[in-house]
Formats: sequence, C-alpha cells, structure tokens
Amino acid sequence: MRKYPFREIEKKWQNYWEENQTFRVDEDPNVPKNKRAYVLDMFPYPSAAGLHVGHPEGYTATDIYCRYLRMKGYKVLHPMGFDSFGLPAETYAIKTGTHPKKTTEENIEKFRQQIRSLGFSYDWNREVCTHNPEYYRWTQWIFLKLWEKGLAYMAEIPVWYCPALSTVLANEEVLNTPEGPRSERGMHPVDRRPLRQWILKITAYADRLLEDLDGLDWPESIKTMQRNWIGRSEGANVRFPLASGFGKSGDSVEVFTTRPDTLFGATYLVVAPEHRLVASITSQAQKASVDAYVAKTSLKSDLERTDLGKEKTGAFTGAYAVNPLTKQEIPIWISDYILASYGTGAIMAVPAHDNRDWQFAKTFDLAIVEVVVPHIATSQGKIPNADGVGERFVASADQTCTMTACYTEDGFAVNSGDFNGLPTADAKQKVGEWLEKIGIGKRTVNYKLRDWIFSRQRYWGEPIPLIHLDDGSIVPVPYEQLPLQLPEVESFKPTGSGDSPLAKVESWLRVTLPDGRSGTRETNTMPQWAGSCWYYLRYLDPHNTETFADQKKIDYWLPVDLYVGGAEHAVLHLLYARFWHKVLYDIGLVSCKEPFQRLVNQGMITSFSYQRKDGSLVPTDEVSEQGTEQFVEKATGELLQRVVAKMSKSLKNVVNPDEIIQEFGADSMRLYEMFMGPLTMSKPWASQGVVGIHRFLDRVWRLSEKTMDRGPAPKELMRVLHKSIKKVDDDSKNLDFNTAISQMMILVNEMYKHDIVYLQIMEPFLLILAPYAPHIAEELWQMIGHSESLAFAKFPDFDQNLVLDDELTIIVQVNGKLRSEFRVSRGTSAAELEALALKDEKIAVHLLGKKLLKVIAVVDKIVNLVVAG
Ligand code: ANZ
Repeated sequence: MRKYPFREIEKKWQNYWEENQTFRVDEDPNVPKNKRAYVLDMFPYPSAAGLHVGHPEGYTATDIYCRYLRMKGYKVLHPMGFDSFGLPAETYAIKTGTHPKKTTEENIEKFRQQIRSLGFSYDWNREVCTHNPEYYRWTQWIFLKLWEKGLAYMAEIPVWYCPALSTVLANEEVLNTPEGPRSERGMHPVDRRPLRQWILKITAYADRLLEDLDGLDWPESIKTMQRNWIGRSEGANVRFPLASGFGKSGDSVEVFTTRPDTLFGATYLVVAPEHRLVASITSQAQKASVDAYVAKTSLKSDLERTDLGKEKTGAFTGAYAVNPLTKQEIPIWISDYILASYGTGAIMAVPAHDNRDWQFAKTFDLAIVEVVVPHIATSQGKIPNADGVGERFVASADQTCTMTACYTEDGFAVNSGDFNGLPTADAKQKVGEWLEKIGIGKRTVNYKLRDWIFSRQRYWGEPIPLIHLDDGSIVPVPYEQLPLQLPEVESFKPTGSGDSPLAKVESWLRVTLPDGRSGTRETNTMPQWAGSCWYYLRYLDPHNTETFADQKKIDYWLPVDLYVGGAEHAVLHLLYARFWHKVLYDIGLVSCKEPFQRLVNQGMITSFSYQRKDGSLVPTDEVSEQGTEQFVEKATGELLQRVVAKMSKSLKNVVNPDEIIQEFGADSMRLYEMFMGPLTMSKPWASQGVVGIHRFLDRVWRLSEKTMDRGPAPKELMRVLHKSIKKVDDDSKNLDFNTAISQMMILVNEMYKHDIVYLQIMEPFLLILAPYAPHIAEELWQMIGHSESLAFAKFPDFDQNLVLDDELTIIVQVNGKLRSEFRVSRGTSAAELEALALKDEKIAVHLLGKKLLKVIAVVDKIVNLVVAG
C-alpha cells in the first residue's frame, strides 16, 4: 500500500495549474453580471519573516469560495499582489546599506513561493506590487487628481522627532516609557515638533463615508468602529464672555458642547493647554504653574491625554468667564483632557453630568450643580411633570449638590430656569434655539475624523509629484512624465533637519520647466497606506499604460463582492480606500460609490502557552507534557496551566506554515485552518489537529486502493452523499467551512463501511472536496479516468428526495400545549396522523371527560386537538 504521496501530487498540480494558466480570467461579455464575482484578499506586506499562519487562513477561505463559485458557473476574479513600500525594508537599509528594493523583492519572491505552495487559485497575471514604478505611476496620478480637486494641502503639523537619531519617527516607532516617549530604536528621548506636511482632506467626505456605510454588508462591529472614528456629533458652539478685568474687553471663550441642555450646570471652563487665549488670560500669579503644565503636556499623544482611566491634571489660569445663563462668574482652567484639535479646543465643564468633568471637579474641588434628573416630581408642583410617571426628586433649592456619582444619562432639566422639566432632547433643542436667538451660540456639527497626514520624511515610498517653484508657487509634475521615479541615494538616513533622504539628491532635486521657471521637487514621500488605497482597481487592468484601469473592465467587475482580511484594518485602510474611491467616483472614473460590498474579517489564530501560578508565561520549549493535559515546567517541576495566548517569538509558540506544509502537505494545512473553527472566530492552533486532518486525507487517498464499482450505490450511502452535497453547497456559500469539512468526514466514514468504492459516490465526493483540498481531489479525479482538471467541473446537484429523512417527528398539541410526539414515515396522511394522535396514551389523559371540538392534522408536521369542558 502506497502512502498518501502529498508532496508529489501537490507539486504536480501546482505545476499543472501554472502551465495551463488554469485560473487566468478575462472579461467575457457573455457572462451576465450576476454570474461574475470579484473576491479579494488583503494583500500582504512582504516582511522578512515570510508568511505567518494568519495569512493562509484568509487566503484559504477566499480560495475555497472562489473554487466553489467557479464550479457553480461563476466567472471569478481572484488576484494577489504585494503592499511593498514600507518601513521595515527602509530600517533594514539604514542598518545594513542594502537597498530596500533588493530586500523587498527577495521577500516578495519568498512570499510568492509560499503562497504558491498552498495551491491557491490566483490569476498571477494580475499581480501588482506597490513599489513597482508602473504601479506607483498611477498612485501619483491619483494623488495629482486629489491635488487638482483641492483635496491635498500643506500645513505645519507636530510630528515625533528624535534629536539623537536626527530623524522624524512614525507613531509606531515611538514607545511610551515611564521616562516619557522614547525612540524604539536606541531608546532616545523624542519630542514633538512642527514640520511641513502634505495633508489629504478626508474630512470633506466625512458625511458620505458615514452615510454609505449603511448599504454595506460588513460586520456591524467594523461599521461601528468606522462610525466612531468619524465621530459625528451634533451640538452647539457657545460663547462665554470673559469676566470684566480679564483679557481684552469683548473677548470670549467659545466652547463646543453636545449638551446645551446642561448649560445651567456649567460651573467652570476648561481650555486645551495649546488654546490661543491661554497666554493672554493667565494671571501673573498663575503664570509659572500654567507654563510648566503647558510644557509637560506637549509631550503627550492625544490618546494618552484622553485616556478615561487617567488621573485628571490641570492648572487654574487665574481668569474667569461668565455663564451666560446663570450670570455667575466661573473659573477658567487648562487641562490636557481637552484636545486643541477637536471642537473649539475649549469646553464648558458640567461635572454633574460628564464623567471627565466630575473627576476633574473632585480632584480640584470645583462646584458641582445638578441640572438633569432621571425622574421628575409628581406632587409638589415645583417642577412640572413631563410624563406623569416617576418618583419625587427635586434638587435642593440652594443648589447644594447631594449627588454621589455623575449622572450622564438623559432625563429632565432641573435648576435650569425656564427650561425646568423639559426632557433632555427638548431641552437641547430649546436651549439651542435660545442661544441662536440671543446671538451667543450656534448649533454645529463636529467630527472626530481628522484630515489625513499624507507625507513621510522617508525614502522608501512614492515620491509626491509636485514641484515648489522658486517664486513660491507649486506645480505638478506633468501627467505624461509620471512615474516620477525614486532616485538612487547614497544613504537611506533622513537628513538631520528632518527632511527625507531625497533632499540630499541634488541632481534630482532641482528642476527647470520648459518655460524656464525653476524649482525644487517635493522631497516627502507618500505613506504606506497610499498604495493599498486603490490596488483592487489595478488588478482589473494591471498592464494598462494609458490609464490606471480601463473603464469597461472596472464596470465589468466592481464592486468587490467579497473582501477578506484582518480586523486590524477596520479603520485606517478601509476608510482611506473608501475615501479615494469616492473621489474617483466624483471625477467619474468609477461608477459605484463603494469599493467593497461585502467584508469578512477572519479571526485571529492564537496559540497555546503555559502559565505559572503567578500568571507569568513559560516558553513552550521549557515545558514538558506528563500524561494527558498535564504540563510541567522542566526546570522547576511546577505544574502549569495551558492557556490561549497570542503567537510570539518569545513564547516560542509561533507556527511556521512552511514546516506544516513540508510535513503534512498543503491540503492538510488548508483543511486544518478551516476546520479549527468558524472563520470569523479567534482560535488556538493545536498541532494534534493537523495530524487528525492529515489522517482524514490519508483515508480519502486510500479509497483509491479499493475496488471501484460502476454499479448503483446502496440507497443509504446515496442519502449520505446527497445530504453532504447539500451541506457542503450551503456551507461553502456561507463561508461555514468547518461544518462542511465535518460533513465530508461523515461521508468518508460511510464510504468505509463498504468494501468497494462506488463511482457514483466517489465522483461527486471529489467534486465537493475539490475547493477545500484541490490537489488530492484533482489527482484522484484523474485516477478515476478524467483527463481534464476539475477546476471548472460542475458542482454536483443534490436530489431533494434523498436529502430528506424517511422518518420524521410529528408533534401533538392539545389546546395549543405540546403534549406528545411520535415518529412516522414521511408523507403519512392527515387521517392516519389523526388516528395515531387519538390512540396516543399521553394524549388520552388530556381528552378524558372532555369534548373533542376539532382536529387539525398537517402532514409531516403536527396534530392539533381542540377540546372543551
Ligand atoms: C458639556 C457637557 C455636558 C458635555 C455633559 C458632555 C456631557 P463628543 O460626543 O465626543 O463630540 N468636549 C468638547 N470639545 C472637547 C475637546 N476639544 N476635548 C475634550 N472634550 C471636549 O463629545 C463632545 C463633548 O465632549 C462636549 O460636550 C464637551 O463636553 C466635550 F453632560 O459639554 B460636553
């Protein structure tokens, strides 16, 4: 008996598909729109480490789906490429002098080989690499379109700068340490300093990015994350005049609030440390502490500043403003929990009803006035009763606050003069109207979404194709001169002044236009996100030299029918790509509003790790298994608990896909990753599981050694087959791959109950197995006499009669209550069901001494008895 020769057959079929260009796809006009599918994977960044087990998870899922769709008669576009500009290659270049292009292309080749070795059915003719000049020519082209539309502008923006390394750092290169922010490389102190940046006006699309989410078939969690990221808030801007004697006369502090209804409870103002008024209103006595506070906050990121759990800090400016409703003078503070870049950079603090303000007021002993209550008075008449329900609750007349916790929910206004008793929504509306009427406020909408900082002071990215003329104006590099190629440089280190290494390439830098004007090229490059904003469009027409993609091809395929990738791209990539797509839509270059109609996030593949009693984790190679599920630390003998943890190098629990493929084969790897659990769930890798799957495929292989019979298969086996066809069909369509695999295991077990293999079973079985384990399926398909690949064979139909069970359960109800049930053959007549029900002993009890009024029997379902008395 020959062992399952997976290495041989996998190589053979991979070569076959490649040589025959089996998965090359074109735009056949005869295929109707509803029979075309564009299935997209998030393309990988080709890191030096190669594929990790998370990549094949999503890629296997889409591959099964594509292979299934082809067998269901669809024309399927399934491309792959590489997101190949990026920081690691550049960091490596700075360290070793190796050109990032060289490293990147070596890594890409490694990735390609690894991906091929999994037998994925990509159309490799469509591969794109974002660092390829023929690709980034069009990234630059789209940038110029954005620039022409006024959606790209320059501004000074604070960025992380490391004096010791003389370079600007990306956010991910900065670590938060107890000593303050440090460079990841070398742990040097870093500071924030303003540098000239290119910025894309994504905020101009905020409303559309929000609205169009509704029509997308995406996980609700991702839509919510995008909504929160865009963060649309309706509220009002309100001006608080400075109290007399502070600042210039007539000056005021403008705040943004989503709760104008709480204005009576605003007991102090807080402005961001960077607020323009801070310098002019701070009193002499407070100056030293305010200056020190401002200096300290400049080092913090917005995320740290707004961390809810963080202790509140701040400083009093010494100045006061007037609450326009209560007319009371209230103090003005500065604090880092107010962000300069949101709203107006200043707030009215309502400690009774905002958690952050509550914490702040408690820390600095500031007044708290309750202006919203959950229920309203019914008896004493002081506060009108809005809804007629609720218990007595009135804030004390002298406004001494008795609250023990902040109340942030909606309710009814109290201590709010004319607005008393109004439910929150009405109070918001009325106070808003009143503010507008007397001219001290205006209803406004704010967004959390910020414009997108779109430049990096780096080498390994797309050069921004603009020229700064000596007269101060900016002109684009003419379209016909694109791509503006990255020049060769001697060193990849950024310049000491924070400019990109391109600033040192004199010959490239200076340009003279045909009309004699001269200038300097923009030296910033685009961020890594740029290339991935539109790669799904280039796949449609990757070799086009006239345009980024032919309109007809765009119309043929778009939108993407299924996009699969990790949830870590919930906001940035998916929002940026949607933004670019909408801009292209506005220019008339794409005809659908959204690029990715359906999105699925694969769950994370985790691993097991081993935990000591104190909670610390022990690297896997320092653990031995004694007996089943008993784990001890080798060095100490301590009994350890097995826990699920992220894969990490230090825990030595990283699974290498190459090793798995080498030992068990690509089909085993594919099947195992899908069998681990539902696609969207996070699940731990268990090497035992791969062994089990491999054994299953070995059993499939050995079916070929049995005698083949061309005669009719026994009915029971046919039943299992047809049930399996139906289940695998449904499950493949719904991406429920794990349960499809279970069903195929059941079928194989049934097949083993017979000494011979029936071709009538084997053929359709191989077809339903093919999307999952394509190599073994192709090989066996050939062995049973087919000369063509099964990649486009028709997915088998199931026979409805064979899918249904012969026997089923009939339930019996008496006056609507379930009282009994019994098994009958399918199709038993209503009269027979009625007779059976009446004979049933459990039912007889309920009929005793009663009058039977009516019997309703429904074939294959139920008998209903209605009795009286
Ligand atoms: C008074 C108030 C009373 C507020 C209350 C809330 C509850 P979202 O929903 O996130 O837009 N705020 C305004 N500008 C801010 C800034 N630059 N930095 C930090 N906080 C700021 O939140 C808007 C609310 O956050 C605003 O409404 C303001 O506090 C605060 F019972 O004003 B509110």
